[in-house]
Amino acid sequence: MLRYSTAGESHGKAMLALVDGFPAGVQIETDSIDVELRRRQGGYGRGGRQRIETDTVEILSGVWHDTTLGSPIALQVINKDAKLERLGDLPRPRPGHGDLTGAIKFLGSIRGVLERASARETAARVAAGALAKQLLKPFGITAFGYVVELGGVAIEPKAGTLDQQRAWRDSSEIYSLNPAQDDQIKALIDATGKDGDTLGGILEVRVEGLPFGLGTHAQWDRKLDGRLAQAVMAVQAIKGVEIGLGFEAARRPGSKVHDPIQYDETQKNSPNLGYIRPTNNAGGLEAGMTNGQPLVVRAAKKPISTLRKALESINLDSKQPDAASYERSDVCAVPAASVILENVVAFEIAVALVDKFGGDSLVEMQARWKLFQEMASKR
Ligand code: EPS
Repeated sequence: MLRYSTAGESHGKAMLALVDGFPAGVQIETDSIDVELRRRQGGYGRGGRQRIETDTVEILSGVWHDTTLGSPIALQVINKDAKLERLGDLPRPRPGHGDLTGAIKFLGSIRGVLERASARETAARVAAGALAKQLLKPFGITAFGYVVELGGVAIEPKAGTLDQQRAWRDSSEIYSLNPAQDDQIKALIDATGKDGDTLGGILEVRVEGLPFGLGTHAQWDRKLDGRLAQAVMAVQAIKGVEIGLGFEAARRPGSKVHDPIQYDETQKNSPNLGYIRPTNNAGGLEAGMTNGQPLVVRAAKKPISTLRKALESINLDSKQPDAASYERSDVCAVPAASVILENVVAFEIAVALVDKFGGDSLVEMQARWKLFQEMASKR
């Protein structure tokens, strides 16, 4: 079973990910992980912290001569702004952060909770996801994340090939597929920041090249849609997850929701085995299993809860009303969240791939994938 967990406080020594059950024989490029870490630090609307950090990964175990061994892989991202021992507590909890709930739950400080609740932790999740992408790559599976809405402004999608869309996204400071809208959205972020406020948005991830049959209908906790929802919902500040049409499916009759099934002989050697769908409202998943179509996951991110124009709160010591504490933060981390989403989704896909094709070594997985494609094409 492939899985990971993370450790680390925002201003502690480092962020860590421990990846267990990663197959042997996968070529690892640390540069590709660093590219994702850099992208996560970027996007318009980030605060001062990102000028301090230059996140890079160090692989501490599980890799020999740039190739995975099948043993646990420990990943480390050093915090340059490591100052936890010098930081004091916060007296007035910020609405929306874990401050009040955590301090009461653990009968302790706000600092002790906020340091771990901080979205800095997503550096470790991105490192683990970017590692998982290197397992997906030999199978031709790609995960691609972008911003579709920010601060209530919908971003008009531009149709194009995956390569074109990647180029648009990488030239956009908002990480959207339509850089022509960047100026409008940057102006909104600037005005919001000047006002001491913050902004949220909606992100989308598309995974292409998936075979049939990742996940299963047979048990609730192995349904891939459920696993994706858990992974995505567990990202800091995510308040909603949709697959395919999502909530919109509830508003339409069945004939306008379900994707007709067609067969195109010329595509029989591709992962979809020739089964094509004129629409993809299911977002690539039916009954918790991949159906050979691109997977489409969307998530709603709430605005950051650290507001310069602080909201009403109370002083935990005096219980008197007072404005919430303010610490340096971002105005908008929606672009960064699209990178996080892309990588946490990639990790879950890798888990499902290992579940279906075995997790000891890449070569065995590839042989089993090929055999499955041959058997399935005769079905
Ligand atoms: C965060 C507060 C800010 C963000 C941080 C998340 O950190 P700091 O208090 O050090 O300025 O920048 O995000 C990151 C450090 C990061 O790398 O994403 C919070 O309270 O959640």
